[in-house]
Amino acid sequence: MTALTAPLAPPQAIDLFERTRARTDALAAPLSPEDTMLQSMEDASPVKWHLAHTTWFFEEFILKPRLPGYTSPDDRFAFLFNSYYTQAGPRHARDKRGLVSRPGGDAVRSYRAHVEDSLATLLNAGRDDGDDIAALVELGCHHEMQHQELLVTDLLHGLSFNPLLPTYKDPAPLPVTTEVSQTFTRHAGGLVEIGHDGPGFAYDCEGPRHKTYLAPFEIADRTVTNRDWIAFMQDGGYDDARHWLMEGHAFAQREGWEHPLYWWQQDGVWWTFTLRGPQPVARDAPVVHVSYYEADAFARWAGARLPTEAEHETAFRDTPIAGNLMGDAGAIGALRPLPGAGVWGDVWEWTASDFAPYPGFRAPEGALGEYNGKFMVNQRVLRGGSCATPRKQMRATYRTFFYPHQRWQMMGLRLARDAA
Ligand code: AVJ
Ligand code: FE
Repeated sequence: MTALTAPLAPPQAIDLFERTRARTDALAAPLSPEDTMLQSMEDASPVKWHLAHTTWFFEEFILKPRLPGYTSPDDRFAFLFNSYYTQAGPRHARDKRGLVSRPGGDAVRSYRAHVEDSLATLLNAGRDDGDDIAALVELGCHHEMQHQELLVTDLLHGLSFNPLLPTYKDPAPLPVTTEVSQTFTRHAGGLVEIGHDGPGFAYDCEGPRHKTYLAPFEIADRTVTNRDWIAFMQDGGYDDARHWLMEGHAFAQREGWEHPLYWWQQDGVWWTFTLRGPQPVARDAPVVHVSYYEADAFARWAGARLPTEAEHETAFRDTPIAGNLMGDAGAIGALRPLPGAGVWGDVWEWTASDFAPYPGFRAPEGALGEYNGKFMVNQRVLRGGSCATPRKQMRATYRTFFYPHQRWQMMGLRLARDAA
């Protein structure tokens, strides 16, 4: 984070801050107060909580330590809106966030405005520590962008429990397409370098940049599609334990998984619930809402495997960042994967890699050192970003991470193979 980041000039920090805050507001604008309170599971938070937590982050890590005389509109907000930073003090239970009806939406909006005004004062003051503050603001904005992604995916999960299947954004079926071929590109491997080394923002866990050895490999030029996934389902893939890790198969059986999250069948047609409402499954769009367990089983069934994160980064590091990502305020984007996917956007791709520290990684001192480092156990890395990832935070070294059973994020996969 700060240690790896070339400082952003203060005027650019103000611009990034304003754009980021505006995008969050735009995402929340179509929602009713009732919508913003939904919490469907512990992993998912209410929209109102996301609005407040991202605001608390700027308050806790920038305004309180840096703006003399700063006062919070309510000192109890720190307890309500601290997510997991033990060094920032005690916090409310994660699974009870949906039971907090007060402060209401108006109070959270004025909390946002209060913090925005105070931060503008600080950034415009032309202080000696301006570069330092700008770097923290940049981190706060990237943090808020991560929460923009969580906001829409948590909302989708919450809305999916409503039998009326409400629509977040204007519904429209995707065009009918014909099968897209899948080709594999060979890479020689050898000693490669991965990880961030600047310039530009990256999270602490993206460094240090380091060398790693890759055997020759092949990686697919597209992600796995719904058409591919239906073939796996029709071949009895979910039930055939030969394809699965034991833990994954046990989990899938216990949960009764027979298809990706949000799918159902109606008169022989597969439907899925999306941020654009209920929609027929688009055959050639990337499959989305599958767990690591399912992705891993699919890959084995297909005679392939998942790529490692080093393979993914090596294969795509020179591919320019463009694709179906979340846009700026006013043009949020499709918010669902589209046929004809490139590497960036659409769906996050499960990799075979553990979310582990790169050689030489040490989490920074203090509460912000808790941002990523303490999550480095039992999670898997995903690469490539999704239709819910803001374009501004996408880069080839970006690693996100989730537990192998989770599937409510925009998660899919791409195949890889060992090369001769
Ligand atoms: C990287 C997406 C797993 O959801 O906790 C949000 C992002 N970090 N606030 C998460 C994050 C701090 C993080 N993931
Ligand atoms: Fe957070």
